[in-house]
Amino acid sequence: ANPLKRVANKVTESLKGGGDGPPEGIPGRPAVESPSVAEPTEPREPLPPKPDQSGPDTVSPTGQPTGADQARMAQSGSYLTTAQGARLYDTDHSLKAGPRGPVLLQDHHLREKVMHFDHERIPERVVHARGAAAHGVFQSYGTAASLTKAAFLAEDVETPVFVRFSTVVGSRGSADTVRDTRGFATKFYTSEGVFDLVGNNIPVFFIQDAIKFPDIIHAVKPQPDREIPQAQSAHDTFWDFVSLHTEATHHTLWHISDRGIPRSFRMMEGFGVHTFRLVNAEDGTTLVKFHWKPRLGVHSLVWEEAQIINGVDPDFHRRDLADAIESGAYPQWELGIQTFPDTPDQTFEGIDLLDPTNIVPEELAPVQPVGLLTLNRNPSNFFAETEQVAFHVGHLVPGIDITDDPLLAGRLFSYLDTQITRLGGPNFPQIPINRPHAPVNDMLRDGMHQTAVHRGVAPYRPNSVDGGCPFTAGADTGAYIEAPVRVPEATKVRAAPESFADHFSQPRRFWLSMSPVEREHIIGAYTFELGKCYEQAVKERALQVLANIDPELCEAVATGLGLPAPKPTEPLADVEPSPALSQLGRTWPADGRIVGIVTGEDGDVDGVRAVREAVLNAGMVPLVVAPTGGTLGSGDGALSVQRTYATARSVEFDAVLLAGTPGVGSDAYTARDAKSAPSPAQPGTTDPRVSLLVSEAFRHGKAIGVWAGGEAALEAAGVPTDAPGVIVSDSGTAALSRVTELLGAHRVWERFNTQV
Ligand code: HDE
Repeated sequence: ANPLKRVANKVTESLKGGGDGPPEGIPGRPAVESPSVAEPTEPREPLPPKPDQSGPDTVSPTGQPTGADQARMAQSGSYLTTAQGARLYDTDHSLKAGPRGPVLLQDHHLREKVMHFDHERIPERVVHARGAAAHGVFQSYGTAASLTKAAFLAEDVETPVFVRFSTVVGSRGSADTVRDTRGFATKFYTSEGVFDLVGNNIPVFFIQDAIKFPDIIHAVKPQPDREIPQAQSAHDTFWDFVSLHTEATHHTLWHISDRGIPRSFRMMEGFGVHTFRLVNAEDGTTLVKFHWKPRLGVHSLVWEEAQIINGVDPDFHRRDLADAIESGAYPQWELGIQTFPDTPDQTFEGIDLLDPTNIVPEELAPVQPVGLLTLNRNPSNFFAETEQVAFHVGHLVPGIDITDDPLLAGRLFSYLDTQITRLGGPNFPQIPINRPHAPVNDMLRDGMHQTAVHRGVAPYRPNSVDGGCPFTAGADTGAYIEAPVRVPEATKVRAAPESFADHFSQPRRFWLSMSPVEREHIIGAYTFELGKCYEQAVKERALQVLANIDPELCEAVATGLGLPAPKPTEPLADVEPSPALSQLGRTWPADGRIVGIVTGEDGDVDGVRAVREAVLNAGMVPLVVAPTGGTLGSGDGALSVQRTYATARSVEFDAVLLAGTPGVGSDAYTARDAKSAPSPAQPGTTDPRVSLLVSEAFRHGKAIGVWAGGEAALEAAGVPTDAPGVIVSDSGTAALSRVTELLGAHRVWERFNTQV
């Protein structure tokens, strides 16, 4: 007989006890009711979820029912205490030997307060440091249920989620609307454990192998000598690297396109980038790519707007997300999948599915919706939630597996590893925002910041003292079982497959799929970025890359740089455009858009009131702009002013309405308000701040509606009344209805001159 089993039986016998006194050898211990387990072979009932495994109980300060006021207060108790709970009578003065005397070392309150402050910061994320997040819910349609056994994708399952959006390059305090890739990371708190979909708003990546990640990030981050530029790709080291390393071409082109400057997190697509593998109940596998499709469509800023916002409101995207949620305009995305047969070669229509610089055009593999994400609650505490959330591509649930994409392999290591430095040890899954909502029954113990008080003496397996618990699960009891994929016999090499060598056909497809105005933006962006480089060799090499994408693109950028355009060094790929890649040409809902209603001292208050109501009824946000703060009109009908001529800037608005004679004769303007050094307004002329607002809105392709004399402001801004997207109407509501239609296309694209 097995000697270990004999020992186990003996221990089990002594545990049985029967409740008639302490086990032998432990005198004085009270009797413990022991489970009557004959032999440690049967799993017990699964543990119920512990209350502390649910997400943090946070509520939005606005619009939430009970307890909202309580939640918005930093402290709910009446008396200030030390961290140990002792009440304090003074927290403003150090303990001194007399009011002018030296501070005493015995001041324990001073020491505790300053010590804690000294350690308030943690290291920022090495990439994606700046972000904003929200809570929400994912509602599955069940359309993927035949492909995956993942419980959260079964029909009609609601799963709580936490989503963090981010820029990649900038520091935690950098501006939101820089040109960059955006992170789109979703934590699904499913009944089977946490599933993280850690994606970006660009479906491809700069590199094909994780071992290059430090190189690309070192190249794009501020240069190490002076630590400039912050949150910018427009510098030599970035263009040096991507021009030498041509597998970055596809991602760089997306980054340079309008996708690099989203209008809002709410108006971005998200992509899982890698190909994943779904596993169904019959162990059938399917390769998939994940897509998030925003309900409001995919929209971008224009470059000048993005630059102005970085100064005027560096928190633009963060604010936009929080405001939308607080106002009840909950952002939504459909999760979709492109599916491919799980063939041994892992390709689809000749496209290598393991190469993360490739997309599969939606025309070849349509995106099939599998569920709806709604963000409906702002975090209550940025640090506790947004900063401490830890995503990891290896947080997987049964039914979702990985593939052999070499970029994904490196990520599987990195996301755990980085938290050790960032969150100070291995216990970050215990931080409230990271806690699974599924029961956790692990045998991980101790370590820095351990907050659990684990009971028992047997955090090991096999054991008998805990009745053999915990047992391992099987396929029919919800275990995560890796898909038994065959690995081809091979020789160890440091090398990439042949198919990874095509660096230009996919970028060419992207370029050919763009509308003329999107191409103009791409040309403008390359010209700007390369124009910021100092090294001639870098610019020339970058132009060579462009020549291999498209000679017309190369020619236009070369002209802007004042350099000769090189010829392609390889034949141009013969590829079909993918119309789904263009952001133009469709109509989208206008709700959640911001409409500025600009009026003057003698403004049409009734008209403004009516149009404000109409904007609200259309699900949009009206912001009334007047010469000074306070109200327009008086008495019951008085209207609050949200922005003044001093605080308003065109970039905040998706469309502008001019009511009455905004700014005409306004004497509110003085030199101290100058935004672009115009001369102070003369009586009877338009306030320069209004002219600036109107001319910028016009230049940025925004719809402009005027009524009741608003034409004067158009004239002052040099905007023709018959220009495309300029609506002169009898009433504000009539102007608004045309403006709302125009918002469906996002911008008045006819205003942009195009030559390509
Ligand atoms: Fe990440 N990435 N990444 N990344 N990534 C991180 O993890 C990394 C890559 C992405 O809001 C880090 O917790 C490597 C692709 C997002 O908290 C780090 C490689 C995609 C976020 C890391 C990649 C992403 C990160 C830094 C190359 C899109 C922010 C802090 C193999 C599919 C998550 C952290 C958040 C964050 C490593 C490439 C998306 C260092 C090694 C491809 C959205 O672990």
